[in-house]
Amino acid sequence: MVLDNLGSSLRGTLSKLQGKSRLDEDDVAEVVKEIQRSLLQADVDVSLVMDLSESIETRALEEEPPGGTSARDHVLKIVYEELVDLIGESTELPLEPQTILLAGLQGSGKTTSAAKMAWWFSKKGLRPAVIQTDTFRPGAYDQAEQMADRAEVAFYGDPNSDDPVRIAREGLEATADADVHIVDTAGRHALEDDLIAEIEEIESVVDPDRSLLVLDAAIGQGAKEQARQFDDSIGIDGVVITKLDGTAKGGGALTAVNETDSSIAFLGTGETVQDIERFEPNGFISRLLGMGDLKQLSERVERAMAETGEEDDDWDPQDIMEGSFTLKDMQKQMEAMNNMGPLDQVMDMIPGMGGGLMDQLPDDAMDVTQERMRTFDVAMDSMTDEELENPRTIGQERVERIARGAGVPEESIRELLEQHKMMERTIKQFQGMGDGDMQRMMKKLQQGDGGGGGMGGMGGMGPFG
Ligand SMILES: Nc1nc2c(ncn2[C@@H]2O[C@H](COP(=O)(O)OP(=O)(O)OP(=O)(O)O)[C@@H](O)[C@H]2O)c(=O)[nH]1
Ligand SMILES: [Mg+2]
Repeated sequence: MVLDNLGSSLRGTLSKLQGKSRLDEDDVAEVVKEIQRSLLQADVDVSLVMDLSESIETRALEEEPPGGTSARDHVLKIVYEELVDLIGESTELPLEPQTILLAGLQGSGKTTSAAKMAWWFSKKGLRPAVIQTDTFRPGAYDQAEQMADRAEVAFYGDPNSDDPVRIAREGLEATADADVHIVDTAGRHALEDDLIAEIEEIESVVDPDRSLLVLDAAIGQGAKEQARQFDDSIGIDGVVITKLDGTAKGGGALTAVNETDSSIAFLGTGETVQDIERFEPNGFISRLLGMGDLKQLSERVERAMAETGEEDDDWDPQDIMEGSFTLKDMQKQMEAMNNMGPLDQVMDMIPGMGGGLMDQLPDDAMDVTQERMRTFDVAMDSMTDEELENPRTIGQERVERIARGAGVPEESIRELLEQHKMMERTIKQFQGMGDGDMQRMMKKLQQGDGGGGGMGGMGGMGPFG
């Protein structure tokens, strides 16, 4: 993930402060050096790095840590606040009818992001349409149409036209009953004059409420200049950073945001239309520093549960909290987890689970878990409805039959039943809980173990205010 190094190297440095209640100059100097190194490695602009590290240093030395705060938590809080400040608020994006114009270089992810954003708006209850004006790249029309199709949103384009401005005008008319219009444009290798001229013309016809610049997270120092040129020609209101699921360093994109005085609107985290997140500075930095992101997590859980319920008329996530917890519920829950996206991305959002803890897990830990879930799924497919509804009726004979039918070891069936029992017990504890209990539990989760040991202590830094 973006600036991944910062998270892990900072955690390393901060762990050396464990147990200290006061910071001396050497401690601060070491932390600041580590931050500088990570940011520079991530392609963040030099002068920006210097400004940032200076404020962190001054604050760490001058500000008195509130009573009971460890030196480590004090520094972490300052780093967190300064990073949030550097990145700024997310681009304002009211949920109302509007027109959005996307700009960016070739391959930056405009077409993909257009469909993703349309999908995002449709989940918020709006009726979006994607308008493809790229007449430059062969195949652009088909690609955009397919992606809009996957996002289940309206689409307009004209594969036979070579006039992007006209397509834009006709597209807005043709999709007049949509309320959010997202206009995709052609990219070029570099900022050529004709690209700028073309997008200026499209801009004047479309008259967008917002123009967003799409940047690949892998972009380096060149981002600064590029962002400024787009800003000069059409005015950039916000940035979409794509391909954050890769190994990209991301610093260039952050520099661009800072340079143009704009903000981040969305993050792209994969190739499918669902792989989009609204940018939230607090959650983003929390996750970066291994402190989790409960908001993003609960949004994903809610979405995934609803989706899983939609696919099956006989099943409603609400039933789990009321009736008994059956194997069928467990299978649906596993399905919902799959709908949430790659497990490691989800783990990053759990306070105390991201960053540091992930570094300690073996690389294949997630694969193993996902493999196990697949085995369980196959096993459940070999069960009768009665067995799924009443797992208690599954004795040795049935275990043997199911194992044979599913082609998995009997051991896996027993593990599955064991796992189901554990989950049933947990669910029982949730049942009958009032909202207040739930909130207390979320709070506890957010605070980690509270003992200051391991990542739990970091989790405690969540709710700064
Ligand atoms: N892994 C990953 N791939 C992405 C993401 N966003 C886009 N891509 C991929 O990047 C490639 C380029 O994306 P496009 O959306 O076609 O980029 P574009 O800006 O429209 O490109 P042009 O129209 O040629 O200028 C495609 O293969 C996408 O699947 C992302 O967030 N993560
Ligand atoms: Mg495109």
